[in-house]
Amino acid sequence: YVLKESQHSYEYAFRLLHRLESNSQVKILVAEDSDATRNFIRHVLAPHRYQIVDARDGEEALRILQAQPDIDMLVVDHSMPGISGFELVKLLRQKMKRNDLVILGLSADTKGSLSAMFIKHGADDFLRKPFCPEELNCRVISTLERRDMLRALKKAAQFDALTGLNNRRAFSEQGIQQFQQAQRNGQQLSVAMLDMDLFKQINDEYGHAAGDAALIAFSRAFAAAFPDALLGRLGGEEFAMISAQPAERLSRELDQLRNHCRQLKYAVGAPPLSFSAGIHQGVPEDLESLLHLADQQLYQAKRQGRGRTNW
Ligand code: GH3
Ligand code: MG
Ligand code: MG
Ligand code: MG
Ligand code: MG
Repeated sequence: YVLKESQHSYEYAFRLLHRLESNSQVKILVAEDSDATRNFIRHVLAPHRYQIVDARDGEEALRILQAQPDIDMLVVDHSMPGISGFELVKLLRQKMKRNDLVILGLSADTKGSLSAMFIKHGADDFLRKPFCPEELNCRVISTLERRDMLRALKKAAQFDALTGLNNRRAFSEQGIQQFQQAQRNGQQLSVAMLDMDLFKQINDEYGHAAGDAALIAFSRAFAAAFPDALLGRLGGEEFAMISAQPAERLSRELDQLRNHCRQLKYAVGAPPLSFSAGIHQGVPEDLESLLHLADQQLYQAKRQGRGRTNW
């Protein structure tokens, strides 16, 4: 089948094979009022092993999308009874981003303006009916590939590659949002800054790989200990947290985390991991100034001998 489909391109054959491995996880909703077209699409996509779901009009498509949030792609006809395909795309794009739902518009319209309308309102691609099987397949595959690239890009931009925690930028962006919300509600927030103790020694004596393993082990423990807080790796061996919990409670929980960290095994013979922390609680003015105040507490914790939390 792959050979037949990809007779024009070896590169396409590889892309097809690569997708076939994961296509059984891909759910495609086909919103189309014509039984013949719906069945044709199902028949064309079947060898690719996608899961296909049918809708006969826009309202049904909306209901299905609501009930099945794991749908990856919508193939949508324009002229349907009730809500048109084009209106449906407009509506959906208000809440579903391109990396959540990929949309492929269909129409028998020959004027050419519908394809532009579909794309302007958020469809990822368009096919004019009648289309041949190969054309549908290529477009489905290329839009899914684009979605996967977009997801990978978003992930790389948000998360720190070593630890998987939010990177500095993502931490700041989400932190600023939390602050604005807390300000509106007159709530207090706590900000904590953490810095590993004598970390340079670990690198110097046990190697950089041991240091990396320590940062990974610590981050996992940090995330497990504070599932409801916003966490981030600000850089190097420095981490931060924003939480709605009072400083006193955070301080206790950070001490528990420190005790746990002492038991973590990250390299043969390496010393127990420890960190110092500073917390500042207050009605937020802005994120930067609270981070700075927490950093001053951290500095005190270091001066007082490390391995402690100051607030
Ligand atoms: P202090 O208790 O005063 O914080 O001492 P320290 O040694 O932890 O502080 P210092 O700032 O002198 O050293 C931090 C070290 O962290 C230096 C750097 O090599 C190491 N480091 C930063 N990022 C990474 C990383 O991604 N991997 C590894 N292995 N080490 C890192
Ligand atoms: Mg129709
Ligand atoms: Mg440091
Ligand atoms: Mg330092
Ligand atoms: Mg340090």
